[in-house]
Amino acid sequence: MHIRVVNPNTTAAMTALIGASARAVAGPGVRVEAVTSAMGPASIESHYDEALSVPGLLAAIADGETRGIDGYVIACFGDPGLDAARELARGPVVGIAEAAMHTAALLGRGFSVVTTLDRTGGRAWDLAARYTAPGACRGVHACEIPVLELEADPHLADRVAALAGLALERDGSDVIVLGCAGMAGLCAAVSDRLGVPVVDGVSAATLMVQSLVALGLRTSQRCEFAAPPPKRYTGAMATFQLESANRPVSRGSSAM
Ligand code: 2AL
Repeated sequence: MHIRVVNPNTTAAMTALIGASARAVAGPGVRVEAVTSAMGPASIESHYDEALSVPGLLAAIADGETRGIDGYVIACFGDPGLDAARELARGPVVGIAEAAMHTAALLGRGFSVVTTLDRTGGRAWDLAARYTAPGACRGVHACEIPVLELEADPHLADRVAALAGLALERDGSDVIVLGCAGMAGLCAAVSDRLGVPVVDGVSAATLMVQSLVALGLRTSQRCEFAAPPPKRYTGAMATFQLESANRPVSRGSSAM
């Protein structure tokens, strides 16, 4: 089985962290390939960043389709381009917010999200409304550490754990969701400090894709997620034009 984990931002150091978290949980015989988007923002911290991360993400999916990838993880907590990726990929595609929130809902009565910048909170709330029952997400809390400063912060686990502890108290929640791919790897440290389940979307999404592929399940092609109807794409988007309804072909730059 070959799973591609796409980091939709263009920072390779973050992809390395994401790949390590995904590989740490993948089963035997599962090849996890972590790729960095070839175009777009260095980090995704705004709606503008998110919108402009989607072409690179889709190029990485289209490229994966030419290489026989079995399933994909979108490793950014905004789940950028998730629906479009489902239209392109033959196999399952899971976003890390989607995986983390669904997983958290299995583990307790209510979860709190601990994320990077406060301005990303609106998107997290929108995704919680999409993925989980009303009231399941009890709060979204920002540590105000920019995405690209997470890895260098020597006190990251302490800072995230302190904020998560406040979130549990304030929200009356019983599970923590880590709200950024750059926080992958903090689960054990934060969980040990707080004594509650801490969910990282990268590892959760990787195992969900693995499970779906193992079960022989893929995105339904019947209606909404069928391959997009071919049409002319112009200007900077010309390379995203699809060749046929059921055979998307990327002529854009591939991600690696
Ligand atoms: C993210 C993430 O997971 N990757 C990125 O660039 N931005 N999410 C976030 N909440 O900051």
